[in-house]
Amino acid sequence: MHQTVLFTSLVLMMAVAAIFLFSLSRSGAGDGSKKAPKLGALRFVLFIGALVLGAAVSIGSLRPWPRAVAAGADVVSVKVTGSQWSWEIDRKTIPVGKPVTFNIATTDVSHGFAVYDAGDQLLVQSQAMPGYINRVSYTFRTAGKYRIFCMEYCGVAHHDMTDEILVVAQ
Ligand SMILES: [Cu+2]
Repeated sequence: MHQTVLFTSLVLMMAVAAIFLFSLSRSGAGDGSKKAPKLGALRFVLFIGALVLGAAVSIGSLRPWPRAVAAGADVVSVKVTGSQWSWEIDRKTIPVGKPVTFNIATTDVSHGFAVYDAGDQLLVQSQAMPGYINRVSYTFRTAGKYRIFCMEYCGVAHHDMTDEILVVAQ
């Protein structure tokens, strides 16, 4: 299958290159009219304009990196382990206002660890990947119950992979 895809891609790329080279050779043999240089200049301006616009839109729409992983003595470390189909969380009561770092792992397949507030707003999330410990930090500003969901389909009981943590005033 891979060989077929590779061969087809190569043939199509050669066809595109042949069309491109043919067009280039034809544009050099113009009829001598004065329109050709103007069109070339317009094309150049449009090309540069598209490049500048594309770069501006790409850079302007970049989002800042997710929150940095909190470090230090006051950080609350929480170990989270996903397994089909539940979460094991070693600390379910968390102080409000303190940075919390979730250390997220899985014993089987990939899962998606996500924390939602009472208004069903997603606050923080990270993938749980076999062989890795992913870390993500968050500081809870309001006491209350927060719900945990799995964000990645992981089997027939994926929908059951929920849990809760409690954020309490210090
Ligand atoms: Cu899941």
